[in-house]
Amino acid sequence: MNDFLIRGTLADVDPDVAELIRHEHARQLDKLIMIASESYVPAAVREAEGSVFQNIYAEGYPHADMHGLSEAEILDYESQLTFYRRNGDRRYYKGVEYCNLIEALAQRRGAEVFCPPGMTPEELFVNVQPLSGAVANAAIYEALVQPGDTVMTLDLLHGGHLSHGSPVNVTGHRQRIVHYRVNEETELLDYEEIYELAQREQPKMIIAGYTSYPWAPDFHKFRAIADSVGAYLLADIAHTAGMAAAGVYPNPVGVAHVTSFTTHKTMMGPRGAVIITTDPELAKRIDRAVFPGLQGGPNINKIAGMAVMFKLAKTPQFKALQQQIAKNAVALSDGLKANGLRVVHGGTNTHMVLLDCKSIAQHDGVPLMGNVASRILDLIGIVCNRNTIPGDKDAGRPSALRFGTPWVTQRGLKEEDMREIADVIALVLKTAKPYTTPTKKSVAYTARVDFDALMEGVARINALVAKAGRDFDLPHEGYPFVWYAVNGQGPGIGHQGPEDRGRGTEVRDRGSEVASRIEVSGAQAAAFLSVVLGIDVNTLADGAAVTVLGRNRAPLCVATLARTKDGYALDAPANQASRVTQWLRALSDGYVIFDDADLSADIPGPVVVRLVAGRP
Ligand code: DSN
Repeated sequence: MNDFLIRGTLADVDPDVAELIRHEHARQLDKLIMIASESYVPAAVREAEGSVFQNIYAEGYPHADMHGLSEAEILDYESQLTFYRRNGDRRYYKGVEYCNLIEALAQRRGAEVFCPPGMTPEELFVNVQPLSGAVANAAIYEALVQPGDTVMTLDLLHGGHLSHGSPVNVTGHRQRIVHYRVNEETELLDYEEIYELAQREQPKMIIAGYTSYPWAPDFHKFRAIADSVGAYLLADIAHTAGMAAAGVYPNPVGVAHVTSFTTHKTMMGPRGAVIITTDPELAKRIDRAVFPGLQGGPNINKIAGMAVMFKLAKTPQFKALQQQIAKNAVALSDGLKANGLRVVHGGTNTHMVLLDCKSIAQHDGVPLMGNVASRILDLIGIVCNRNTIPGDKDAGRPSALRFGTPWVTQRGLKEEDMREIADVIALVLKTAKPYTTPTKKSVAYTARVDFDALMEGVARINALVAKAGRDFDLPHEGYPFVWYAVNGQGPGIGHQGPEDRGRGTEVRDRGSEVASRIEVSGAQAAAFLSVVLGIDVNTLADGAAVTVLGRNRAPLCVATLARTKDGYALDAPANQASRVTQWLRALSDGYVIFDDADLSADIPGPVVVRLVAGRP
């Protein structure tokens, strides 16, 4: 070819990046993702995002006359192209005739999805250009309030969002921010308190809608409070827009002056955001604030993805999904409570559940905290995030976990599965022994759990993963995060490291009198093994008999030590090798109890542990 176009697939052009994407995809399918703000975006949406709309610049907006066109009118190419040639649009570049259509289509579909009863889609003004929720909210601040105005938002520690006026975000820089909080006893929004605060503080804007408060607010009550002081009401339904679209969460459009939401959470669309208002004057101010106020060229490829997303949001399947998401969150909350754990704010009617880790385990007065709890759950295949809750003093030291049910519901899991997840969370985290370690400025909260409970957790979550739907068959060849699954034994759904593959049966069949080789490598290998074997390995010759120590240094298994080119090898009885491998991997990760009397005893690491082969 006599040109400079780069042809070929990603795998041809850059196999390393292609491989990384495969790893990430496998991670997403082989774990239960319970990050409340994430979802699995359908391939159709991703295809639109990856389209050639990526290639163009389109600063500005479609022609104002396109507002209010029906979908059929927008997709009438002949009429639209003649209109474009004669009238142009509100953009700075040519070459945007199809871009106008895709943006108008996304706007129209968005207006139809969020049109409240008694209104028509033509009465909604939909800006689909914000690149993220934070940018959308910054644009709304820019459009609606002046420097020095007061804005009233929920305290970040109680469930508010960074872009609602946190001092570390631009929305906290130019306005005076006052926070309402949840009621101390009920942990619920208290509308009387919010009303009184509004009377005292006279805000120009009030924000309702949250990032970690699990109950739907009453937007009508908020609007009445806003009206009582002449404030704008902004409804930020970033988390819950999909539920609002499906009618399982109140739709604030037409109640709030402005509604914003991200498109990649329960909407299951591209990463971006939307702003909707029913006020034409506010719409103009918002459009100007987004472009040219805060952004340059819009990502038209994302807008194409949003058009597909809004189409999907109108389907019965989407509605059923959102209903199930809400039911699953209630089942998860009930399951955690049934295990004696404290669900913050008393429960949920959204997609989100907050779990107070302090209620799960304490040891010598040290509570279990969110960060370490999230790391431990990640090890067993539950991905969630640490979160602040009322009572926390510091956003950097949250005492809770936040779980969301969108992704697991998309994969077909139901209420009974949520109860199983709750049981597994309780099983593993109840064995935690929290402790602190000193840091430069204060202490870090950490914890260790029981190895057997951890392994049972891995097995039970893997069973749910095996049951969950997948849209894509990936060849599972040694994705390293399936760290505890070895030789087809113990936890795991059969995904093994490349070195482990195909050898499980062989090793098992040989029985206990033959050995399997476990390699331990990495810079810390000698120091690690010296602790785990209870003897300085530098003093040992190849072929020395050693004892792998278990919890509280009880003998776990006898093995033979050898040196390898990058570390050491333990030849252990074949029928114990999987277990020993899992134990060594868990010790290297650092969250299982080795010594009950000295939880913080440092086990050097990390080390790479491979189960290489059966050896005669
Ligand atoms: N990061 C999002 C969340 O997890 O809630 C909000 O921006």
